[in-house]
Amino acid sequence: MAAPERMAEASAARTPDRFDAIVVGAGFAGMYGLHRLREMGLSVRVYERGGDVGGTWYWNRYPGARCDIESQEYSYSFSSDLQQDWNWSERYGTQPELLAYANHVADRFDLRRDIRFETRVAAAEYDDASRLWTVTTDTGETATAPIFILATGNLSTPQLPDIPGVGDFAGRRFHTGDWPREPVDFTGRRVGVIGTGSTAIQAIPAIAEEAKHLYVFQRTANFSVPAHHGPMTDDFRAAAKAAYDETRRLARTTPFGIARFPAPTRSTFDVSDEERQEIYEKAWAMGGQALLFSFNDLLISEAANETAAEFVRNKIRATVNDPEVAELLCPDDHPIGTKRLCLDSHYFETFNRKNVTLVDVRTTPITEITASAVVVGDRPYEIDDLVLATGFDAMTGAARDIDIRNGNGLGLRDAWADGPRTYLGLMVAGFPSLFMITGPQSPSVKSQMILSIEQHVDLIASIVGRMRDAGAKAVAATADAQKNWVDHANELAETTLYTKANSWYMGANTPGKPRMFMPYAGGVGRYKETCDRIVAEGFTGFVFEG
Ligand code: NA7
Repeated sequence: MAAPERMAEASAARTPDRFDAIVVGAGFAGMYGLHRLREMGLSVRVYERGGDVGGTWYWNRYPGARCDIESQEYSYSFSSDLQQDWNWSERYGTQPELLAYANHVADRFDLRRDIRFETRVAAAEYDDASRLWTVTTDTGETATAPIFILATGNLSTPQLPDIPGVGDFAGRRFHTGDWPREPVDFTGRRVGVIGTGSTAIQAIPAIAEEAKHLYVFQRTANFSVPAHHGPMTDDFRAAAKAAYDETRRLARTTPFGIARFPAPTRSTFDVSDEERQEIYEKAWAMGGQALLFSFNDLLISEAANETAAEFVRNKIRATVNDPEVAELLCPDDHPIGTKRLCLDSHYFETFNRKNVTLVDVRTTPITEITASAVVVGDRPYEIDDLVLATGFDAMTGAARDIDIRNGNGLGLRDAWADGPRTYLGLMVAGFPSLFMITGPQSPSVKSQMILSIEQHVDLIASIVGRMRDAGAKAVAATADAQKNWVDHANELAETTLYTKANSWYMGANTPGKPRMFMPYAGGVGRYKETCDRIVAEGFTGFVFEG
């Protein structure tokens, strides 16, 4: 049914639809949330602004898009049949394959019948008397439920750069996080890419293959390691499937929720310089995030971190032919790993191509974008296509986009004016029965996301189960529990090097956003133990009402 027809139907009906739970988002979080709650017998309505399931993998269709965690780990574990039946074809899932997987899950568990697509939730208001959330959509629909769940993703609000004239560009303009559904052909075109974060680092080699000329506008150089991407062999796939019970269990005990990367035990200076170099070389050959798991102090000690950082810089110098370009590509303003460590397929080699020019916009910033050019200082770079790989209003952007108000009329935006504050990254004190999946102060983006999504959904399910058992109509986090959790999360972050980078983890990429490290830095294993203990002790820090 088209949106206007739905609006007419909704206003004709006048009374809001009533559900046991309303979920925003049909990415991996919303999909599993729907399935899990439905299995408990709840009636659930999911609203999704996209035209189908997949979330991140629905929107981020830019060339070269793929996951930076290996496929056998980056997948659901809740259904043994699903993980045995599905066959990943590549070591790191491509965007089309991940989207196909999301579609397969939606079909297999018949999820779409409870999802309203192309429908954005505009507002949600809690009523203390009825203990219900009323949700309003941009199609004019309203619905109520005692439980309201944000499965809105951590990187789902694309951000345009605050460059004068960005709206004046007359050629084709794309944001990587809102890429067209149809393939985009860059053959014979002059293309400009603004940004050199993980997205751009994936897209640049792919666009360079097609473009007549590619200008890469770099403000901050980033650390990147080779993915050593390739097909998944039948033997590897069979072994991974046979070992799933053990690897999934192990993953839940590790810092990042990745079985392949248990907590390292050695410190950087426990070994000789030669041995350290060998360890880094092995990690480099293995590819992916392995380098960061070489020693246990790489994200704590600046001196330790510098050994890994310089190892990567030397790899860049050895790869890029022009020494001046190589030096520009060497990151020098943040410790390695404090921004997302990028995984690439021939990124640095791309700058040896004749049709690729690196433009340093740190020394001389972009002054404006005109109808046909990106102007750096006073030099215009004429282009046909502009690709903005400029990132997201991360972690809080999607929640802040919805006008969420509690029973006193207080907005979540106002409650978070000085930065997000949550209990376990799951609930916000003063906002009863509002849950967020992988919210700030939970491991979220510092973990294998699907594992963290499953852990949060399962936790929500146990809280909802407890509500049912106790005959409670609402659940809330206490202000004390939230304060203690935020203090704990902040203290942990301060012991790491994460706070030294101007990263989106710190909110530093979004003008006006308070500076704080938003994910939980204590690791997946420790976080899960804490949550399990809280449940075992009778849901400490939660109050069941009514
Ligand atoms: P990121 O990591 O936030 O990168 C955005 C890039 O855009 C980064 O290089 C920025 O430079 C650059 N940028 C943003 N605004 C400007 C302006 N005004 N001028 C020049 N350059 C600019 O986003 P990604 O999409 O790459 O990655 C996000 C996450 O998605 C990633 O970490 C993975 O977890 C998946 P800056 O560093 O701010 O100088």
